[in-house]
Amino acid sequence: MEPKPNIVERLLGGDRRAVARLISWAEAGDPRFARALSMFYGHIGRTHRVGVTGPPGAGKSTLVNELAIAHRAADRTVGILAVDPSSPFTGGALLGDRIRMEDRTTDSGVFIRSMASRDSHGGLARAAVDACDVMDAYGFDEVIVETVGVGQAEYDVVSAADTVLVVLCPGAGDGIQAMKSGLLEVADVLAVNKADQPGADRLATDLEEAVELRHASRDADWTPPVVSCSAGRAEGIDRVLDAVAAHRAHMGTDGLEARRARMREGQVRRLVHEGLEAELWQGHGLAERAAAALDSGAAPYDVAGEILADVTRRLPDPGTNRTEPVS
Ligand SMILES: Nc1nc2c(ncn2[C@@H]2O[C@H](COP(=O)(O)OP(=O)(O)O)[C@@H](O)[C@H]2O)c(=O)[nH]1
Ligand SMILES: [Mg+2]
Repeated sequence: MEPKPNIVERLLGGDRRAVARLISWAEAGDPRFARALSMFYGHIGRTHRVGVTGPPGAGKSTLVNELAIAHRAADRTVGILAVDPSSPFTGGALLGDRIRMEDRTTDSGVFIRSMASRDSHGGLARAAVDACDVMDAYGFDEVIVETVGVGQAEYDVVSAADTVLVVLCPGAGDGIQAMKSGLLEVADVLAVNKADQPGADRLATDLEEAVELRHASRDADWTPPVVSCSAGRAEGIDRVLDAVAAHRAHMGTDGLEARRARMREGQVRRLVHEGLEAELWQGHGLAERAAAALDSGAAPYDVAGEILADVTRRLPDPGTNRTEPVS
């Protein structure tokens, strides 16, 4: 009898259940994930990753749905990760209807997974990047990650993409809100959705001006294009796809590699931070030491300073390693 193929072989062999299982491991922080990743890491890199973010209700899920339909029409396979969806990804059913399938689950060209931030034990960005790595190794042509543009964790998720698509729509606060919330900073492409609604043209013009201003002052070599669409009416989807493709072409192989290298550095940094935090507060008596020092009237900065000095004394010597003690 053939030995049972392990999960990595199943993943690389095109078994979707392996995709689901590995993502669950990543979400749960299961140590089996790290072992599996080092086995399939060499198979990662052919997939284009698009991060989609923007305020709740802008139409991100609707647009992601349309993007997936367009990719499928062009015979490209798609993996979708919806992080903390404010609107539950009912898009799955819609997607099925639109591409006229008897049973959506039989289309192995689309994979949809939701991930809630409350389930990821603070490691949302870690779990999301891991999930993208799994979908990449499986071999989806396109991976799309939807996240609501709010906190640092969501920012980390979306900035792990090759191309960041920010979706906005006319209405409350719109453009000004986007400029304040830092969404323009992360955008490689800006989509003004709900072009069927009043105020869409104005929003697009405002955004174009804002983007021009910022990029003129920074001498950046890519100015994020502003494209209009109505995801709800399946209009302008090609324009969005073209803009994303243009960004990708602009980056070229070198640009893409540089961006991915920065992303991996950020990932390692987060893993070290997460690991350190877990390690530090377990079994070293630091919590007790802090409590005792505070109890005796020491100020928090002094307690933290002492603990930090103690910990950093044990770091590698800067002479042999670039690691600097935390001051
Ligand atoms: N008028 C209009 N409504 C849209 C359009 N796209 C999405 N919507 C609606 O906007 C609401 C929020 O959409 P959703 O995709 O869930 O937004 P998300 O929170 O950004 O993911 C839903 O009721 C959609 O039907 C559009 O192009 N025009
Ligand atoms: Mg949504």
